[in-house]
Amino acid sequence: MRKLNVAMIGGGFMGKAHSIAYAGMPMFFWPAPAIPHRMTVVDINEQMAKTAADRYGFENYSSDWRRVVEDPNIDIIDIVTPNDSHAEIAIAAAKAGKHIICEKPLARTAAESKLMLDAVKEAGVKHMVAFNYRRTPAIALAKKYIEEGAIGKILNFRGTYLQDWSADPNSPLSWRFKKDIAGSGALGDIATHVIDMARYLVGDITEVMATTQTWIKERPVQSGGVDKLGTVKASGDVQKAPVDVDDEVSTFLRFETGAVGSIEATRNAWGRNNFITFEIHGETGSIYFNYENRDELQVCFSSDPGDRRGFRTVYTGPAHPYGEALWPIPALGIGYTETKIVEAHDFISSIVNDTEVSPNFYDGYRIAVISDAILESARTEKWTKSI
Ligand code: SOE
Repeated sequence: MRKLNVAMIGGGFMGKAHSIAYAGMPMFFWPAPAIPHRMTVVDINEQMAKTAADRYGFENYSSDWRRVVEDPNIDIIDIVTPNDSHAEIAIAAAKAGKHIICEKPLARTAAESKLMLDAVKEAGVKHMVAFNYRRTPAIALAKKYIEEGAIGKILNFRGTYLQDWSADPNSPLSWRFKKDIAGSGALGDIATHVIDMARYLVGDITEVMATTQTWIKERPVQSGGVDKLGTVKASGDVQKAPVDVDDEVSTFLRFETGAVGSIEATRNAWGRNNFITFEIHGETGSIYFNYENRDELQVCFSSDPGDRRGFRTVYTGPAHPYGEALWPIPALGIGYTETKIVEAHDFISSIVNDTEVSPNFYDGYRIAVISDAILESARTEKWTKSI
């Protein structure tokens, strides 16, 4: 069976998720399109690179991503670093002829994302941006129902992404609160996942009307480079530094199809954890999804008899998208790992079969254009074109 050598740049939280996906992919998808071989892991800190290699099962490690990107033995560059390094690494990898999977958001701005898109197009390599949630079987099932016309023409998409890991003012100033590294706050970090879903399920977004807030204006400076996502709180008299990104974003949307909608995202919503929801209303039915109950898709069809009408639950399983490859019984439990495994499978299939995969750098670029428009609209307090 063909083997593709992977070099992963970055060894943090996302590195863990991608490594599990490479290891697990052939166990779910057999025969696998190719075996992803965990060859090299890179971290600028040599000791952390070594630990990542031991922990995540890579053959070797390095602290020099430039050398690794040039290594002729590597087929795939997997970018799981903070947002400010995505463009530089991806452009170098494309020039070296490597296929690239890059964590989301693609980059800090649309301009940076465009350079990445141009580079992969010019090099003719395969490219994917890791908006993994759309590979949750229930979300792919929503897409199938929509394509089959089960809810008719879509009128409205209402999406949310709510978390609470940064609601405490003592949770540290990670790179996710710094504009020069992250590009934006809740917008780039989590709202972009819902923008991806909205484009996937409804169509492209042509105009936005947004507002953003920064609730907590300064946070304790974080010691060490490790991003603990609020689990480690500062106490006592600590040094603080300003937050220069949005904590919360709300936007109305207009779609190219004529549908309308809204997205809200915040990491300051106490009690909400990975509360990714959407409710879609069509002319002949509705669909509701909540990632906190990710085996379930709630549906209501206007063709149901009047005395039985209401939302009912479909539990995803073998009869549904990716179901045959995953678990044999509905509701056995789909998780974050499964979405990453399906993502790895679809990316590797696109390389082996020379097909396009989505979301790719074009989608990442479009999401960056929409994100820039959201920030512009929040600044000007006006409807702003995003196409
Ligand atoms: C933090 O908000 C975070 O890790 C995001 O960066 C991820 O994209 C999301 O999947 C989980 O939460």
